[in-house]
Amino acid sequence: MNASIEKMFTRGLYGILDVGLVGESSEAMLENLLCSGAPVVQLRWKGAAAGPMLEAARLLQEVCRRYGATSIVNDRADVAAAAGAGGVHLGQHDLTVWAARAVMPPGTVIGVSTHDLDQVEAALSVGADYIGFGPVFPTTTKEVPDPVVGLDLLGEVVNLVKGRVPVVAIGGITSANAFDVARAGADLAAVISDVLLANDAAGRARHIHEIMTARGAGQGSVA
Ligand code: 3NM
Repeated sequence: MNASIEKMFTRGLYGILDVGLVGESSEAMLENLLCSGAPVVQLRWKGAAAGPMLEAARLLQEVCRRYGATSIVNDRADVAAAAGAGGVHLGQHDLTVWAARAVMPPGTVIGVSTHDLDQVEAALSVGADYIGFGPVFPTTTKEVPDPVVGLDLLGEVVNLVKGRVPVVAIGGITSANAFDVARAGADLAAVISDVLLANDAAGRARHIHEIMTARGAGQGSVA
């Protein structure tokens, strides 16, 4: 694995600040996510205009920098680049990795959402720096989710990737199933509703981060 990616994407919680979900409390929620020790936080704001999104991405970048975390902007490479973010996350219908690289400065990270083994192979072949894989469990957060992939397929993806890039599991992950996600070998767990809608979001984020980083949670280390 590329050493700088490995350093940025240490195991743990991949926080997602979904502005559509948390609205005005976004700034406080960002602190909640970062206090957990999450090494990465993504800004997700479906349907936002570029101007407000850029403002939010600049704030994300500034606060992540203070915590030593990597900031990722969902979907929009132009916004990520203009905000000086650490990277961009691309869906299957967003810019290609190649096109995003043309916009993003050297050293920034490009991640790709994948939902089956073919998409994982394709993302690896075009040089994605990490892959998102899901939905591992049913989710109500995404308007039109792809079919649930499950823990077994997640394990297959981990084997296919063979440590070349970090694997970020997503979709329906909660504090109740995060250990299984870690045991399947995912490096990070991306979580939206279970953290953002919790009464104690900071505590929930920390709990999931601790589960993902616990000794014995990683693949092969549990009997
Ligand atoms: N992407 P929650 S699932 C944004 O499968 C997103 O790529 C997915 O939200 C994918 O943690 C998902 O609330 C929603 O289930 C994740």
